[in-house]
Amino acid sequence: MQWRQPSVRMLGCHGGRQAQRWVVQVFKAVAPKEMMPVEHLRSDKGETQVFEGQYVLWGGEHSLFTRKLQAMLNYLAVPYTFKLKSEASQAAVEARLGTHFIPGLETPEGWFLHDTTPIGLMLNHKYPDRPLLPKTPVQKIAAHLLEDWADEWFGRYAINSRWCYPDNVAAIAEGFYANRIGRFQAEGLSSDEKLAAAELIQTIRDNFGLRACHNRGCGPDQSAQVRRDFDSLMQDAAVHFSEQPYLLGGCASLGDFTFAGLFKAHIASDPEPRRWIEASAPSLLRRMNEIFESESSRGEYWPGDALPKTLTPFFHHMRDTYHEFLKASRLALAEGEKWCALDLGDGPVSMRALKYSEVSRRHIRAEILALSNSERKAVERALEPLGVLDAYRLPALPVATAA
Ligand SMILES: N[C@@H](CCC(=O)N[C@@H](CS)C(=O)NCC(=O)O)C(=O)O
Repeated sequence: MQWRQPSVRMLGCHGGRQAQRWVVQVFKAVAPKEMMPVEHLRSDKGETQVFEGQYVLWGGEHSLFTRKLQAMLNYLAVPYTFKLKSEASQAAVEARLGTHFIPGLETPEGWFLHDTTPIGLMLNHKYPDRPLLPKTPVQKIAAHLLEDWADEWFGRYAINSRWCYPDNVAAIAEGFYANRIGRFQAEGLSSDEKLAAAELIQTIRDNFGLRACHNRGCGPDQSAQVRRDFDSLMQDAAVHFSEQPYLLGGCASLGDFTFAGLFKAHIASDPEPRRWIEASAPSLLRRMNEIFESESSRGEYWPGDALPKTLTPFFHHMRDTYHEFLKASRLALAEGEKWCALDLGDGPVSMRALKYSEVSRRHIRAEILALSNSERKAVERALEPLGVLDAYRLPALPVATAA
């Protein structure tokens, strides 16, 4: 018997925390019944309803990017299960993902994806009624800039406050150990496990945490600079989020989830950065948790493709910090250097040049180049005076293989 795949057209989505239902129409489908799962079948009008199924979020409770992706899934109100990448699941998850980085997303289709930025782009296409990015040119490019900056710069606050303060290291030991043995932190540990946790965290600090801080130029010698930078940025963030629900108005964009992920995984849960935020911008604790838990309410981005004025300090911040890194890292990679240096106010700081930053920089550059002339003019009018396009205008240089 001849049969062909049904054409699938998404006709509607029902929000809420219920399983998502896609109403699917089968056009001239002639598949024999036994070849289709029973729940795909509906008798009348040739229409079927399918349950989309569950996503699986693979990651860790204390991981900024895991929590960023979780905030996205919450916002989209798609059904998902959070599974820990533990000692037991690690080999299988990494084999499917092709990376040791977390998070991973296993989709209902059985795909294993990593990197929250392209995952966000994919989800944005998949659920067009709950956008994760604006469609208008100025806000779209601004959203990419905000996400790129937050993803790559906020890690400095996260890892410095986590690994450079001995009391903080001791306080996170049990949570890390619990996740490693496949347990959520709230499930608790036995007294023997607590002892093992206290030992293990020192090893993680020495073999991973402090090395990561060194690579990002945010080790103990930079703690004062990191703290000043954090305090001042969070005061600006508190002003912005007291006026706007999200970065770009009444609808979230990708960078909002990085903010929420930073808070969920680090600022609200680790004692050291929690002290920082309580002293500098305590109102953000509640707001960021609300964003972490929020579902799309089908709100609108700020009208007229404009940018809220309270974002200006963020643009100035990215111009003076992350964009300087982007430029220095690009040159270092082209020269085959592993390190680059930038001055954040206290003299030159060495940072590892990052191939990934060049990949995301080129992606945003391509987005800008793909705009029509009139769209590009609008983007330049809004973003040029803020000085945030220069780093993305630079052409790609061939990356020397030694880097
Ligand atoms: N660009 C990636 C970054 C992922 C990432 O850096 N994840 C951290 C945890 S929050 C990680 O796996 N770190 C392990 C390592 O650096 O070796 C994303 O957006 O998913």
